[in-house]
Amino acid sequence: MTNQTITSVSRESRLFKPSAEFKAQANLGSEAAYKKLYAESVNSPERFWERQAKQFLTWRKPFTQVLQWKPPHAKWFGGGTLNVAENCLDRHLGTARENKAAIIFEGEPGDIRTLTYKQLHREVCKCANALELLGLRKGDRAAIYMPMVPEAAVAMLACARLGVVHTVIFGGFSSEAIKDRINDCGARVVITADGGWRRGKIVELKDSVDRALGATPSVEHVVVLKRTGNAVTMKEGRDLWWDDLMAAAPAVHKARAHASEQPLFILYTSGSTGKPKGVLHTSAGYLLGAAMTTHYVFDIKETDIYWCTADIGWITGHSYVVYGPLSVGATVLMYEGAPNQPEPDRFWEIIDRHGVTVFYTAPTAIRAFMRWGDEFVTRHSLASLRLLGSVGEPINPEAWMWYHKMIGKKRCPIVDTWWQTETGAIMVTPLPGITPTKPGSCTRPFFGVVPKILDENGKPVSRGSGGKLFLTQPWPSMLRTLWGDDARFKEQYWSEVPGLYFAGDGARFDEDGYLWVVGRIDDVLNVSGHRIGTAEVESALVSHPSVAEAAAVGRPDELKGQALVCFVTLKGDQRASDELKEALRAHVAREIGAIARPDSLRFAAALPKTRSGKIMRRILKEIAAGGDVKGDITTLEDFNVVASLQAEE
Ligand code: 7RM
Repeated sequence: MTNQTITSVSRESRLFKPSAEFKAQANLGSEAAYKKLYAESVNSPERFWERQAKQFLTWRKPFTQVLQWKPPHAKWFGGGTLNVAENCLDRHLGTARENKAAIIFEGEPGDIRTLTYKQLHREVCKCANALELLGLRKGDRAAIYMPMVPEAAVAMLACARLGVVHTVIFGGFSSEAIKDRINDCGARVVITADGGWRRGKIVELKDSVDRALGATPSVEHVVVLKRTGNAVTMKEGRDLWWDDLMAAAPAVHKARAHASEQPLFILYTSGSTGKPKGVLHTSAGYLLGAAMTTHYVFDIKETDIYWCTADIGWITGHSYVVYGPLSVGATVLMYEGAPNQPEPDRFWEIIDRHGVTVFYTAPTAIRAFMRWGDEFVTRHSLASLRLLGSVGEPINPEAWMWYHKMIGKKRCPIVDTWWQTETGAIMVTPLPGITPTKPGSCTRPFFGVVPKILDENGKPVSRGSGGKLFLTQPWPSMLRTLWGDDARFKEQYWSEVPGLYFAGDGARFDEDGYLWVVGRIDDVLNVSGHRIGTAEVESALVSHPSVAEAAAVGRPDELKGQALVCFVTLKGDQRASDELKEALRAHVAREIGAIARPDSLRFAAALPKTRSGKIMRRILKEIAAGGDVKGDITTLEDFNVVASLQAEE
């Protein structure tokens, strides 16, 4: 039985209730209201979603069918038409929001710019006209490879306005990654910039595009925004300056209505093996998911200054920098650069400078701030903050507590939001005025979400045991397919237990029905017959005062099946030593039991991560086994990290 479920070792019991003040002003502030809505959302989903779609979206033509579900293919809001860009912009014009800031931008060098809804609308209209003049039509694909500047959002919204499917490629990806993605979707246009600022240096974006374009026959034009002013080569006839196109484009653009299921974007996400998967999202359902969760989870008010630190090249940037917040008329802060430029207090400085009220970031960033030291935080007031969010990985309780005390000053609810590129919007999360939180748990399902945890044989596990995480109901913002590969879509997400969506994560429900994600199922450790989630061992390590970050992986072992190998990075003032190594092994054994005492513990200067900050345990597994690093590494943040890990062996 032990190898069927995941053994849980975490013993977190702290509970944090929302304050009366927060509750009183929350968009949804009572447990009774949550229960009632949740019950309706799962018992009468069509009635529930019909009402939400009418409340949160502006339709050109009302839909006639809420859901057509032919597993695993869903069509939401059939018969309806709308325009996503109109929902994010036009509908705020002529209201009190018209001259409100839509985007407050801060560049890494310190340049600050504000675009009101009216100004953003005008830019998007011009860009849509310009793209149309280049010949882009509904259904065509355009690649966006830009720094975190307002023009990236303008380009996305201009595509959305036209029904052109965008694929945003993270500005740190290599030419190789650009080439693969462009070729997979057949993009006709690439929108890029000369460069972007990162840690005081120029990231030469146009240069990377140029190196990709030798082998991308579908690309007809490249639009180049001038951001950094570095010299770039412009290919006659193919390459055009953003400014020239925008100057020549009319500022009025009549948005056409698109069907609910009009493809909106493709976002590539790396699988553990093989080529990246092109996750396809469509219009109405996706926007509804993004809008609704922004309203309920981030509790957005007219007066909020909302900052999600994710890059637009990541799903979090799509849903919670662009589509969600703009559709609810929020003011979005956008920052171009690194969190430690010029100093490790840049984020806190920005929060005070602009009066940020809602702040959403990732555990990897939080752990970096912890490592850099509290003094960078305490220099600033952070008094404007009222709500904090976390996304991307399980947040270890140690980091949660630091976030709660140091950033939230014990006053701000923390929403630990579990979701995926594939889910389009937040799926499991606390509601900030309602749900008591536990450090490390993403708590309860959002409306319409029914998570199930099943064992290897597809049978429900007993409460408290871990297993594979599934979602049992279709939801509006779900991925529709993988671009050009419906077979892989079915295989990847719907074949584990037919009819259920397999998230690929390991998780458990605790005695209060709270969900704990313990890591990717492929990474689950098998220690002497016990399956243990990576997050639990890592959390134990990070709870030691010397440790900044940790990754736990299994190494094939003749006796035990798998030996537990842990990679650890230390806090700034700590030195690696054999004594510390022993102390850490003992610490893990004390925290979670002798079965999880690491067989081997290795100090590292840094851990291999994806661009969005997720630890790439797959690579560490290969290093621990002493082999070469194989498989797709195009999403790896810094290859030097791997080289030095191998050298340290
Ligand atoms: C939004 C995003 C998805 C994977 C997911 C999990 C992990 C994300 C949390 C989390 C624990 C969280 N999209 N994950 N959020 N694990 N708690 N709050 O990250 O497609 O890039 O990644 O990230 O493993 O399956 S993603």
